[in-house]
Amino acid sequence: MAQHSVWMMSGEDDGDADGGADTSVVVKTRPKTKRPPLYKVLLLNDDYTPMEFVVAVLERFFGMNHAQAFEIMLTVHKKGLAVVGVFSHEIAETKVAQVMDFARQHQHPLQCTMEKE
Ligand code: TYC
Repeated sequence: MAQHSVWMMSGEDDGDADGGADTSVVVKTRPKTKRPPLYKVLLLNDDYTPMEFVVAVLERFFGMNHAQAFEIMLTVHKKGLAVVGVFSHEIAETKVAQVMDFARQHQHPLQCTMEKE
């Protein structure tokens, strides 16, 4: 069958809603990204772990200076627990394991846990 095409005169309406301007719309798709969940690392009080050991833990594993570490240790001592950092799941897990290992090596009952923020 023969092909027929029809050319419009300039200014004619081609029916595409842009009045013959032949504009186009660029549609951007937004890739669905989700931020990974964060986890609080908690230090728990007990009656036996020496205060200076807790201070040393906070300096060694959480990068606190002595004054910060002492303050957080006292918060745990008075309130029963404190958040000592917020991390990705993997980092939080590592911090908890490091603290628990270090406490066990020194035979202190210090407990460290993590929970989803
Ligand atoms: N309560 C302990 C004491 O009086 C000190 C302590 C502080 C222990 C913080 C654990 O996470 C802790 N020796």
